[in-house]
Amino acid sequence: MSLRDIADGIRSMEIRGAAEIARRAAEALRQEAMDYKGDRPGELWDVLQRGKEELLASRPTAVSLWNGVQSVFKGTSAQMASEELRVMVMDNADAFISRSRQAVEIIGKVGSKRIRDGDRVLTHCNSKAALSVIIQAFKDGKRVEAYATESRPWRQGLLTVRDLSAAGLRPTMVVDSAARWLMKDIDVVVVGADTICSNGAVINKIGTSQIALAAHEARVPFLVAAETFKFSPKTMYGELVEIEERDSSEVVRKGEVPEGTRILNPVFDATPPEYIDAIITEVGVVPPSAAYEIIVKELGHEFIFDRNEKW
Ligand code: RI2
Repeated sequence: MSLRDIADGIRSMEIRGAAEIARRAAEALRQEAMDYKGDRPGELWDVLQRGKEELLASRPTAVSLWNGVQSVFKGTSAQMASEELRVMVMDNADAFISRSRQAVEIIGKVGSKRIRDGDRVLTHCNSKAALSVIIQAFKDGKRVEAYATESRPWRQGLLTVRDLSAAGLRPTMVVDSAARWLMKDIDVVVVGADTICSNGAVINKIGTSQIALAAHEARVPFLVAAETFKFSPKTMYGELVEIEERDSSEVVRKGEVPEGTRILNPVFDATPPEYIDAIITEVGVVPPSAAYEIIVKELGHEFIFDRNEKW
């Protein structure tokens, strides 16, 4: 697949999932570097920068995409000889892809310990990190009853019940609006994340925050499973997370509603840190208040401000 095809696939959600879009973007840049045949100074750099912009423009919310692309460029510069740049970009991309896969496995092993024998676990959307926790707990011999929300409008819940069934579980699916009704029968909620802000707020699939609210009310632990590259250095610089809004055709078909009806289709929402009991990462289980530390330690963003500069 060309870089353009991958960017298009991410935009159309043929390629989806916060970690997967990051890996595929890294793969696209790797391919671009590998296919480069010229040796004009600066040319490969320009090609890669254009590719990077195109990939970053494909979906705005998940910071995993941004972090993934940044890590591909780690240690590179416009002045590098093309061969050196090519090798570095390819190595960085390989390292990111394998580290990100490993992270999902570690999250499963760490998170599994938070699931007890007989737990009824609710998840939302289709997060490979959250599923890794649920499936690992099941593999560890615990009796796990898994519940999945449908996750309108894309119905990623169908993917989730398929993933759970393939792992040997017998999942139950409910419509999104049943979340509060269901909470009386749930012992723990585990969801994924697209972005975690420096204050510990979690941006995830639309509907996550109302599930968190219902869990909070019912005193059901609410866990987030997320690789460290889902934490956002950009929010440390004060940037707000852009919540993607997609086309209304994903929600209603033509002619289903009267002419002039406004259909909103926000894709993500923000769950405040107060509603989150723990975030399960590949470097351990942390409270949402540790988000700043994760960004500094794991993503290396400690020197964000020039202290001599006037603000
Ligand atoms: P993993 C998805 O976004 C969901 O919001 C899911 O919770 C999140 O990415 C994380 O998924 P979308 O691409 O990286 O379906 O854990 O919009 O697989």
